[in-house]
Amino acid sequence: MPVSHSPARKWQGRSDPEDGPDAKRMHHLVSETGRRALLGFACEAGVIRNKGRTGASQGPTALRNALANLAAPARAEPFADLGDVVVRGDDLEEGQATLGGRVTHALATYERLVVIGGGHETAFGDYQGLASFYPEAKIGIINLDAHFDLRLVGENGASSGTPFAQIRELSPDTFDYLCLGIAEEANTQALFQRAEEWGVGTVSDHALIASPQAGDQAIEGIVSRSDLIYLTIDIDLLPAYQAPGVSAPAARGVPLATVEHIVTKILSMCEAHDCKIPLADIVELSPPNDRDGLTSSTAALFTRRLLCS
Ligand SMILES: [Mn+2]
Repeated sequence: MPVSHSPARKWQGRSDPEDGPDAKRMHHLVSETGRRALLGFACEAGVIRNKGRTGASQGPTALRNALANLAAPARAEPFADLGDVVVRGDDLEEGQATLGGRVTHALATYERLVVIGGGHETAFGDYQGLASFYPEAKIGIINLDAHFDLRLVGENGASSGTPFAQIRELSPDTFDYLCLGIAEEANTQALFQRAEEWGVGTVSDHALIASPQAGDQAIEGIVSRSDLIYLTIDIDLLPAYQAPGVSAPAARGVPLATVEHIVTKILSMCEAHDCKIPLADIVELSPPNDRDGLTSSTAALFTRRLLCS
């Protein structure tokens, strides 16, 4: 079976019963019920086809381990763990189709699903699942990433570098895509030209380093014209010292505090405009390339935020 589903394993972590009922950590919140859910996409094929450093298939397990012991926030609600879609070998397309089906199914039950990759090929599976559940909705895509991931599908097929070109192809007229954190050196001029031609909103890493608020206006724009937001966070947006465990580490990168500001802004703008975020994903975590579990911990901060806010 090239693509299978591995059910959620039992979560383990630290407990401090002597501190009373409020000494909760994230692993205590995992439940069969709840309005939010987590789903893993354990896949290596997208990164291999994109000639990146491998390890992304180990992302979901490492991220859950890093998440388990983080303190739960005040008034935290339970969330469900839906296990992993596991792709063996090169069966990327079937993996994405299976992921899409799981996403569609989960959206019927949960108000927000957080998918943990996998490389950025996760996005094509996720988006298909979202669009199939909300066929009439205006979907705004916000990608926090050093890369556009807008390359065209070539001889080697789809990869972690092509998902947003594939998404556009599904419906070119309604494609609404905002990229925050784009590094000039990590995208060829062909991609910058394509992004312009396709009306992609772009805020560079330089702009965000100079001012954490540099993306605020663009965020408000896309949120105000969308029915719902699909938020995708490529952890390689962060500097290599913060996120060494990725396929393509960033020499410059956008600092963590700034990326956290951006996520806060997206969440608060969505609330102000009554625009839901039914689906988010966190991708490109590559545990074999990590140092001291730092990248897993960084990815876990965003996962906690999206599950709990
Ligand atoms: Mn990416």
